[in-house]
Amino acid sequence: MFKVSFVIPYENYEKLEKYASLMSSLGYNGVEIGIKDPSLVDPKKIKEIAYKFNLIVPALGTGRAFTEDGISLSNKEKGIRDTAVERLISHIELAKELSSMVIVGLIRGNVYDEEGVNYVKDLLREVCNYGKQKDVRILLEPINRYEVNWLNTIEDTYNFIKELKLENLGLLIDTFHMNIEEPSISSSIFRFKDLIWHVHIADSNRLYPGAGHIDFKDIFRVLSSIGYNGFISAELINKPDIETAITKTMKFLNGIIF
Ligand code: LER
Ligand code: MN
Repeated sequence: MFKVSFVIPYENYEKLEKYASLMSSLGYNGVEIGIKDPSLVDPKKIKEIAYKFNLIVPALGTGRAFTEDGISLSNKEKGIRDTAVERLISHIELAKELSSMVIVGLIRGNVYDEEGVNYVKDLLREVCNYGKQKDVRILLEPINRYEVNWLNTIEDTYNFIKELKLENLGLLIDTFHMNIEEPSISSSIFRFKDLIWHVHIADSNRLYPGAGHIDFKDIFRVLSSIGYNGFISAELINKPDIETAITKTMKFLNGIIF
């Protein structure tokens, strides 16, 4: 069966500990962490919190470097591309400590020409090779067209990964994006199953599952049928508040998958 985690946008150790404690009491198996700049956190401290509550850290999110600091792998300015690589390298260092995967979602940035695509290809090769030396896997996430202008579908992202031929680069699929971009969510999961290493869930309105109209039963059925045994990680707009989102997510999942 699947393991369940919840994405916490990291603010400080105290809040992380508070949410980890709630998650552990509800039966979560993992805590995924979105960190703007991992060089500012102490890996030992994060590890200590995760261990204390018996939670795995399946993946680290990197998108805040793009949304909050405008940093991306495709940026026209070399200095900004270098900073994006530095951020990803420090995520890999933290991921090595926590046995996590590192997500490349929005940090790839928008592309407007072939040059932009080539920057991302070259820098992803560099980042994945670094990850390989550290035994860390990298996840490329198809993201809907309203947030980034390329690699919106699973098919495009799958083909991009196959073209790069990097053995530690796989897919992170996200139900919120799939609901916007995929012709059929279940057919796409089935077609591209060999590279699906991680799953984000959110309902059609990006709130906790059950708050919108995505057919999660159908999605879990197809994930089961392909033998997916990784994490189902809720990445939400945490409204009305994060504690409610954490609680409602587990309540919904308990009702349909356990
Ligand atoms: C990141 O995992 C994601 O799904 C984006 O929508 C960033 O918010
Ligand atoms: Mn996501």
